[in-house]
Amino acid sequence: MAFPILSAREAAAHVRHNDNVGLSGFTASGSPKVVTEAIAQHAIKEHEAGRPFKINVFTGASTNKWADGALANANAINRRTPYQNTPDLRKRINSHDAHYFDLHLSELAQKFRYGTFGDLDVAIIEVADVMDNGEVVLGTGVGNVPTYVTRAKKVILELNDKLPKELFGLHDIYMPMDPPYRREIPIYRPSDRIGVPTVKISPEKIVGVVHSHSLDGVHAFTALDDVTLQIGANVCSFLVNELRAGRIPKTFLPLQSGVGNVANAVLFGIADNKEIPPVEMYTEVMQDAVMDLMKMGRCKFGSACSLTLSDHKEEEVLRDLSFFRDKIVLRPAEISNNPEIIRRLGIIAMNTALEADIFGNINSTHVVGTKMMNGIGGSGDFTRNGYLSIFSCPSITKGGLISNIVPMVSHVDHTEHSVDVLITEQGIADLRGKDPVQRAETIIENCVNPMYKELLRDYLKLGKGGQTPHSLHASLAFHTAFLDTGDMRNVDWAKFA
Ligand code: 0RQ
Repeated sequence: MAFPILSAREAAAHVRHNDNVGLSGFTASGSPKVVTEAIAQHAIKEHEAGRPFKINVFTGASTNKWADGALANANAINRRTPYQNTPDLRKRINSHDAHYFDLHLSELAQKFRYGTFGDLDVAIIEVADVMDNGEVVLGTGVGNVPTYVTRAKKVILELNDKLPKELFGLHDIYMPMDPPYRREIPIYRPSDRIGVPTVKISPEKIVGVVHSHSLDGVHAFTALDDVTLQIGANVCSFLVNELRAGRIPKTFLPLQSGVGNVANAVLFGIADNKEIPPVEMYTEVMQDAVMDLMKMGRCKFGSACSLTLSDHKEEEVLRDLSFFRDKIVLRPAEISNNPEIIRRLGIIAMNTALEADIFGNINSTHVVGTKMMNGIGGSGDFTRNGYLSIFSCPSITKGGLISNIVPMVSHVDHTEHSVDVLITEQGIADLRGKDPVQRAETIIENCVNPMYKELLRDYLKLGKGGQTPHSLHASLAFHTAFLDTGDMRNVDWAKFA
């Protein structure tokens, strides 16, 4: 080994207060597992000694308990972007201990190269293998590594012995030229490879290698409940109908699906429906269900930025790489989520909303308009550019105290222009080609829970005209009723009549 072996603590000593730090990975997959925890421990000691210690953390997407979790717990994060999902960091963001700015995942790497956020002081990169010339084989998530290692002054490698060297060949590392020299990115099918299998790091930047020994630590998904299964079934029946009507080609189109149980339910629905031919994925995250579909012959190929697998499934896949090798490619986030490619390939985008409004706008990020949940992630990259953009959510949350369909969303992530179809367990609202009132009627009749239908019909009558007949006084009354009484059903339209 041409590089010094360091303990996590020795490596962490390279990171100073106020440093810009770039982390490998995309979701928990491929994120650092030991050095970030050592930085957090150092931060705690500095804080106890009365000295400030915070770093600016740039990632691919969410990370894990050893990175975001430990650093947030130690209150060691100053600036943070893009997506995140650990409870400790969420608390820090909502109390402004951590300054989080939300960004489309496809955009971060290029913004770094454009100089928007300055250079990185340190990049911490998980690898499966490192060669003496500084070439590395990445782990299960690529994220923004190719850009981070070129913009970092120092690179710390975490060599994870759980990752077999046979991961070589799974990655396709490609960095586009920047404007005004950018050309088309030559991906015409999900399986096209356009780059190289390794990331080349200038050896003089590599300050050392730290050994790590953990899988990604992703929990297995909980069993699917009836609501989730029904949403999945509704999405499948919509897709089959589009296929029958000839609006989706017979060969089908590549799928993007968000994270979580609904995404799993949709994929299992697709697996069961033999009218849908074996599918391809062009997505950012592949979860356990995609691996199962590959084994069943129902998914032919998957292009993604990460394999976000539960530990059990990750072990299974890493043991069986000879089966998966020709069915998977892992790409940098700016390629997996690239708007140009998403539009060219005709991706069917399927994402989850926290809430939708009756006119088709979507809130994916802010609980009751104020509290950051996770971030926009890649949902905007795919939604805005997909062949078809589907959003789904349950019709109610917390036993009906919250209607996920409201008069006006309390925060907008995806506007009505980008949302083709809204689906809940109640049914399907096809919004294409409809004006705002027609969209509202379709959503109320097809997607709203029966306990909220009459309330939303009455809301529509409050408006005094205009193309989008909101009553501006009443438009957030569901939310204020919830804040005041804990139940959106306590809204009183008479106050606004
Ligand atoms: O709260 O945890 O207290 O029970 O919000 O809700 O139903 O578990 O949602 O896990 O499917 O995540 C949009 C957040 C959905 C996710 C979002 C409460 C609810 C619960 C979570 P509790 P669920 P899910 C691919 C693409 C943006 C990024 C994206 C997300 C908690 O899908 O982050 O799409 N998407 N990326 O009770 C108040 C409402 C609520 C509500 C739910 N209307 N009001 N609270 N909750 N609806 C991924 C990547 O980019 C990597």
